[in-house]
Amino acid sequence: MSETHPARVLSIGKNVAWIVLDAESVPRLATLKRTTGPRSMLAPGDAVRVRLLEEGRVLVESLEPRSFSLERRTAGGRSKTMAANVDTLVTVTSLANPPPRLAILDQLLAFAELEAIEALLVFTKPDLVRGSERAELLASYAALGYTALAVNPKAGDGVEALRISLQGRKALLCGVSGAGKSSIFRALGGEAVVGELSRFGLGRQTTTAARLWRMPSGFLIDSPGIAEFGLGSVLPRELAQAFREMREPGKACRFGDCTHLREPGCAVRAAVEDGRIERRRYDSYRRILGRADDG
Ligand SMILES: Nc1nc2c(ncn2[C@@H]2O[C@H](COP(=O)(O)OP(=O)(O)OP(=O)(O)O)[C@@H](O)[C@H]2O)c(=O)[nH]1
Ligand SMILES: [Mg+2]
Ligand SMILES: [Zn+2]
Repeated sequence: MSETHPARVLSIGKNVAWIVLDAESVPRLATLKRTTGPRSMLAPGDAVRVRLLEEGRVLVESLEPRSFSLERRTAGGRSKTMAANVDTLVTVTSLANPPPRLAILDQLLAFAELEAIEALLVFTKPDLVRGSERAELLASYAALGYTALAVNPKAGDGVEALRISLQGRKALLCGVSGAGKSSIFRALGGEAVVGELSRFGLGRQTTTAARLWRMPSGFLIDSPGIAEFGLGSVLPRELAQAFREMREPGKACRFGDCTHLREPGCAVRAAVEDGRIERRRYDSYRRILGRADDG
């Protein structure tokens, strides 16, 4: 029996996976061992052990435990792993065309908080809005302690700042379709490396399968656009912790188990009233709890 080698999964195709050996830089196409389970079980970012067979064939032998995985509900109602072992969620939000979907951004940020991974905010298409509009939005998230960057991947603005922020990170680009994820992936240099991994790419703009680019340090995953993002069921108390600006005010609510929805003596709602918490963010909190129409 030949020995096995550590490798990283780049992209998943039909019954095959593109992988790169830790000790190499050129991707190889690998077949999946039946016992590793169905191909839907592997995801970009997975650490695997592979066996090198004769005639350059590669076999994925086993899957290493994941430190993190992002699941997504498929059209058929099944759950599919989108990405594995990520430590940073890069939210990509276009300032225009399509207009910013801030409710989805807030969901992604809450998700990152709940999963205890870092979030990095990228706002694309700064060239399509007034400077003041862009500055206001970035400032509102920077005030919460998030790193927020304006990036124009077409013109190259902000790309170097993003590259520096991504150093050593295992990052996933996440956002609605058309936000500019693939443009960023390309501007950073990913496309040149993994472009050939796309089996459906010709003539199509929209990304249909996630793919990973191993950067000089860390990695970056480009993923298909999300239409909706569900956090699943989450308790108000947990969610309130995931909204950074609610943590401090929340300590002063009259009831220790305050949901900040309708209770009297709620210090979070008081903070919304006097402008210490942005109403838009509070609305995102209620929407996630399915209570957007309340009170
Ligand atoms: N004007 C302008 N256009 C941009 C900018 N960033 C991206 N675009 C354009 O926006 C369009 C969509 O960009 P993509 O990178 O394909 O978006 P995506 O997020 O990968 O979309 P999906 O793969 O469908 O999820 C492309 O036509 C890009 O050229 C920007 O900063 N300014
Ligand atoms: Mg794309
Ligand atoms: Zn409260």
